[in-house]
Amino acid sequence: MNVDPLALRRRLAGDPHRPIYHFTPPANWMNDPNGLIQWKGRYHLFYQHNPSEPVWGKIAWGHAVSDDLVHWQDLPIALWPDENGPDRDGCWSGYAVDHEGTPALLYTGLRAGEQRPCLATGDDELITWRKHPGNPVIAAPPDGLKLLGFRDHTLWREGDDWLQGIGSGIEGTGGTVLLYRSRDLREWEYLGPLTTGDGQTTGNMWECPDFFELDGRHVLVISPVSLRKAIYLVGTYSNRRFTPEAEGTVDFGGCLYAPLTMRDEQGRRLMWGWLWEGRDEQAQRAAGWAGVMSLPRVLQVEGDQLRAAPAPELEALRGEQRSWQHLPITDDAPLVLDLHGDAIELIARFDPASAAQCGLIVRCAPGGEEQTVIGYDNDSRQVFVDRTRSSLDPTVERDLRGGICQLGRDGLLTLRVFLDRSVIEVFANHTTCLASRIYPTRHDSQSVRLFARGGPAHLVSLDAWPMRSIWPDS
Ligand code: DQQ
Repeated sequence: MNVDPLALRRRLAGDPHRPIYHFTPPANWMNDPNGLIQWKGRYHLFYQHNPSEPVWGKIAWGHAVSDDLVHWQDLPIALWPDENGPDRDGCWSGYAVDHEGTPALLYTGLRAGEQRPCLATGDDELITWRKHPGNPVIAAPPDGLKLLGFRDHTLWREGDDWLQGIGSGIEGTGGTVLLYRSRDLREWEYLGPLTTGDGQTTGNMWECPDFFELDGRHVLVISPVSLRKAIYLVGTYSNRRFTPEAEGTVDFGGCLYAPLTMRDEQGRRLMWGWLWEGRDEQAQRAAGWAGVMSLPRVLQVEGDQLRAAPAPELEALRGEQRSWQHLPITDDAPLVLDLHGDAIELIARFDPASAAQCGLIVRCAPGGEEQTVIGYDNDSRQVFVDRTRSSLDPTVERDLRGGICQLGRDGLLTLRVFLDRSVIEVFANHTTCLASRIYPTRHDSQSVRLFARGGPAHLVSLDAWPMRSIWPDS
């Protein structure tokens, strides 16, 4: 592709729904993050990309690099489907590792419906990738199992061995991760399932498994197709079997899927997820692009739960801070602040007091014709994003999604909210994440308000920052 990606980005920059500080493809389609790796200090993000159309199709691996985890530079497409290869119909999701000083990708090649693991090795800048001539590196799924898929890879080192988990599902049983061992990433020996679900709460086919150790526990992140969301399992790993002991939802907003993690040089476990569109194919085609990457999230395990916080590096994008303190919020009379924007960060601390619900209204039109509510519901103890009135466009998704959130020991609720045009990411009390997509139609749907319902609440503090673009001169 000879098109200058920055020129493509500039062409789309005027689109009011196109995020300015979340990673997007230069144009056309993007889905899962792939092959996350820090190489020679630089963060590399690969992603599922259809460079020809703003809809899913024949998938290649897009590639971008960042020095600071915030600003990105587009690099040439890393993997293209090969006319005569096992990846003829697509280079699907995969993982990156450092194999004795050589960057290596394991990804799923698709040919005539068959999904097979393929290996590619890169140069020292990760620009040019050479596919292993012996691809696929595993000729067929293990015998004797009725599998619902054989795709997506997680890789880790144990002594001299590489261990690989492949996402799958056993018909009539549940989702599973099939475990393999290798010395050289080329020859693989099947060891059995790493773990298998019961087909109930964890669905029947697991995409994009990611297995890692964190804070003394083992974590398996999976994207069960039928659930249309990512979940995590925290548990114990021994004798090459993983025993889940707890289960949770990675993000409650209903828009984040296929997340992938990496361990960076600081030892942090970072996660990105694909934020899919909430609009139809016609709207995607009209826009010329589709798909957003979540902000990088730093993971921690606390007890049995996986916690995620926005990477601190994102603070570099903040403009001038504005603050409010101690504002009473009357029942059913939203407090209109002198605060507007569609690319802002907010940190709001509320005392829900005796209110049934309280929180923020964002992207609000002057008469409230369009508005998105981010709030806390005392009864259900859930933080929610209500996008039932986010847009006057009847074709976009509208719903209310929530997730359990513990208030702080002080009884307060902290909502950290990233608004970025059609993207909302909420981090509530360091316990609950919600990523959502909204498409307001009015240029004046920009105001921020505070609300309480079923009793008064109290705003302890609010800090707000306009956010800068992550792209040069766009
Ligand atoms: N996306 C890829 C697959 C994966 C799915 C294809 C998850 O490898 O299972 O684009 O979104």
